[in-house]
Amino acid sequence: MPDRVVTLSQFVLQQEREHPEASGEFTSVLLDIALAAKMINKAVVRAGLVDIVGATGSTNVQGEKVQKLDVYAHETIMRVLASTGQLAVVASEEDEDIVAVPKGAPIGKYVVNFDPLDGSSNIDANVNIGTIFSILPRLTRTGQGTLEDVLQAGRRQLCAGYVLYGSSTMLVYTTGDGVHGFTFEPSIGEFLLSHPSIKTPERGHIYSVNEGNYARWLDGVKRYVDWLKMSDKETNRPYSARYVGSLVADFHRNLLYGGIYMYPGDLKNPQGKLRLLYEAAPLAFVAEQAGGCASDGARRIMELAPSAVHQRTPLFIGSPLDVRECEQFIQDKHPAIHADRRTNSPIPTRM
Ligand code: FDP
Repeated sequence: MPDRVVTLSQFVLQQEREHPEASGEFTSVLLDIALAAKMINKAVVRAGLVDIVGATGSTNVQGEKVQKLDVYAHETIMRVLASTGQLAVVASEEDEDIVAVPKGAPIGKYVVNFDPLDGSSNIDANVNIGTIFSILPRLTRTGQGTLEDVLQAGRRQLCAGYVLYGSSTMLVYTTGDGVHGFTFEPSIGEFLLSHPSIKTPERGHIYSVNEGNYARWLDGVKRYVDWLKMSDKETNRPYSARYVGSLVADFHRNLLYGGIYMYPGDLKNPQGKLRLLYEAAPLAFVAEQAGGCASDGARRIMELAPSAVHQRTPLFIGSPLDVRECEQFIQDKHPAIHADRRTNSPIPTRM
């Protein structure tokens, strides 16, 4: 906990002073995202009142159209970002295609890929949801940004982070100089530094995965999860299962407490469910900057070259020892598999 009150804007300015070599311009994009997050937060905390004032997607008692929250989040971010002159092009979970800067608005140097409201199936149950964002430099030089600008590997990110809307709302980000977390103080409308230089534990004791998909998983993932449930003092097993079903919430908890979040590919969906550009890559940047790892089972997420805006990827992310062990199981290289094969009692898979 810091010993004095520091707002997000003060912190960002201070970082710019300490690193004059960084252009710093994209930090204003970050502050714009924070502004949009405050507006989305206001709508999120009122989401439970929707049934009282009128159902989502229909008309409320004032005769106003009530927007779906994820559409509202998308439009809010677009409205805030489009007018600043920093943006070249945008990709959002809510839009099939890339989104150009509106006609007449100034065009800038940066690309923003975002998921406006992640975990949206949890909205009606009042469970945590989030916004994930990734800021990249454009590749093309002039005019509207293009698909080429959007489809860049995660290692090219200048900044990435997320906002977690919940019992308290937090913004967590990295610009490649550690991971810093800010908690929203609604009475003054500011994000205040609450978690400077977040470091994730080397090993956790939590695993987060939708185990309902077990029967469709490949053997490596099955064996790894079965292994996590066996007792072993040295590796702190058995692990605890925790799965909210909102990526941001599951990732954030594991970032602080340690552990592994997994959304593997399976027999039905070989690439899993999560999107590379605006889910896996930004969280991979955060995870690595906190001392963690992010992998698709074989490769570093930050190295994957996207070929489509809504491309999916398997994701294994969290504490470094956990992610490395998981990779070893997936690649059939973990010593436990071979030790058990020698004794003719391989780690059983349940189906
Ligand atoms: P949602 O569909 O509710 O938007 O990527 C979207 C996501 O949620 C993640 O936030 C979440 O971790 C995952 O999907 C949950 O998927 P399952 O329901 O298949 O577990």
